[in-house]
Amino acid sequence: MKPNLKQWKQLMLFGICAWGLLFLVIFIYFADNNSVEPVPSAFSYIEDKKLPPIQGKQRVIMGALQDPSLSYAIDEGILNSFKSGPGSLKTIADVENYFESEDEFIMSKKKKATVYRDSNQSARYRQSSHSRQRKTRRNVRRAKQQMLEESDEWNGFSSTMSKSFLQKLWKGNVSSKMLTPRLQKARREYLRANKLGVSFSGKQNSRKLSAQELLCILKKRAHVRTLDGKEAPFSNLGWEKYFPHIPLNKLYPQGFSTCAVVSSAGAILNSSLGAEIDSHDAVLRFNSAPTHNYEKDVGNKTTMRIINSQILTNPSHHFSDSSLYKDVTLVAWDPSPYYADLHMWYHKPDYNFFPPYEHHRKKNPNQPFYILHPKFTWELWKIIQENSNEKIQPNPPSSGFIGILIMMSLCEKVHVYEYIPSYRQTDLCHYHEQYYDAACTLGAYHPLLYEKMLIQRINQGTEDNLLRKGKVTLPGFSTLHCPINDHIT
Ligand code: NCC
Repeated sequence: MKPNLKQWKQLMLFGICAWGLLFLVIFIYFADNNSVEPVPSAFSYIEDKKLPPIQGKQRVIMGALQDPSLSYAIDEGILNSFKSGPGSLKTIADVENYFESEDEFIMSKKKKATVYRDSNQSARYRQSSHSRQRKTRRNVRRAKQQMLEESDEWNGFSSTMSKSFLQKLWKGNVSSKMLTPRLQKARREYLRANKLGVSFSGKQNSRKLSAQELLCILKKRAHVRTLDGKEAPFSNLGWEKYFPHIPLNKLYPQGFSTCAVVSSAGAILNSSLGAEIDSHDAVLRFNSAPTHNYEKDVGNKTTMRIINSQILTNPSHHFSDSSLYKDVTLVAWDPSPYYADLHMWYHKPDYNFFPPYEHHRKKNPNQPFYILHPKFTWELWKIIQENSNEKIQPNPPSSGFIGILIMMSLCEKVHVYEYIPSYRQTDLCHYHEQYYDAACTLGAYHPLLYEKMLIQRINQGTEDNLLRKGKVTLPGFSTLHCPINDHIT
């Protein structure tokens, strides 16, 4: 009898341990997953990790390649489903209410199937603890979201961005919690790494500023500044002769009446915006974005090109001989340390673009070719941070945001295309490349989400233009009437 009891006890103890272990394994699995979407190449977005990137050294999250065959045809019916068509948006609003304050994120079609399987399999283990029950409820809601997105109203564009997220973006009402777990993780990792030594001493504005207040802050503080060779180390190196003698803000003494800023987003494909873009007095494009073969959608006029330091240093861009970089005004930039110490930056730029810049200037002394002063880019970053209610990535804003601000200081009216995505939103990163990653639109390295929300807040165009054309209308600084001593609290 006695040994039997002991055996029973041992057996029970063993059983409890086994269940405990099983519970722990399951808990870790689901806690770590925190999502339906597995994190592809979980560490690939941090350069410090020294893992082989997909396209060389990169500044954005890569991975999550999607099947290009998921691309979609745009038709009026789909567009109308974004508008207040009977029934459809009401249903969506209902579901949105239901989702209120939940971690809302969006799944690629392929991943969605996994969610179902995942939630069914795990249901067996989810009875005892509260947190597990919450998880079950969340999966049910996700399943509903899935059904919603697969319904007629949402045809599952080639995008991991849900319709409701897009609608919130148009209203400037999104937060990082609504991003996919992968992008959330990237943001957290960049915040943790803080590679450029950002220490933000300003404060976030205690209230949401009006569009006019924001515009006046931008006008007051976003003074375009380029290197002029008068500061060390450039003065000691005799670089004054390389920098253009006329500063960028005086290059066009008459300014421009209307300007177009053309984002490189894949969503501009099939937009037929080319003629409209070309009708502007000046057109700004970015990096290696071509016009040839894409004229119908992006036009063919280019007045200025903002290029990041990768363009000058990565041989694949053929910077010295490509026609993309000829006969236009060039403005180059590179992420510097936060305090914009020019010595440190010159000796350790993100990409060493100084030698190719010097080479190009010697060969093409008459082409207006500027290097942005890092103080300008960091000032823009501060304005974004001050007006965001979350910590933004401690990295400079994207070329897009920088370019918009440059054009606002040169033009009376600025139209920005597909920076804030239209209903054509897709994960296709660029209109000229078969590469899919939502990070290109919503940001991993760059604080793109917050930049876009700021631009949305100062948009003076109609919502219809935003959702149909991805078009934002902004006033030039010269047209703004701002109080001289505005004090924002
Ligand atoms: O992708 P990129 O930007 O050249 O795009 C130019 C600007 O268009 C806006 N954009 C682009 C794609 C998209 N889906 N949505 C968008 O809103 C952004 O405002 C973007 O700034 C850059 O900002 O310089 C960036 O450059 C690329 C890359 O270096 C160049 O294309 C050259 O290859 C960066 N990609 C990588 O580093 C891999 C990107 O992070 C930012």
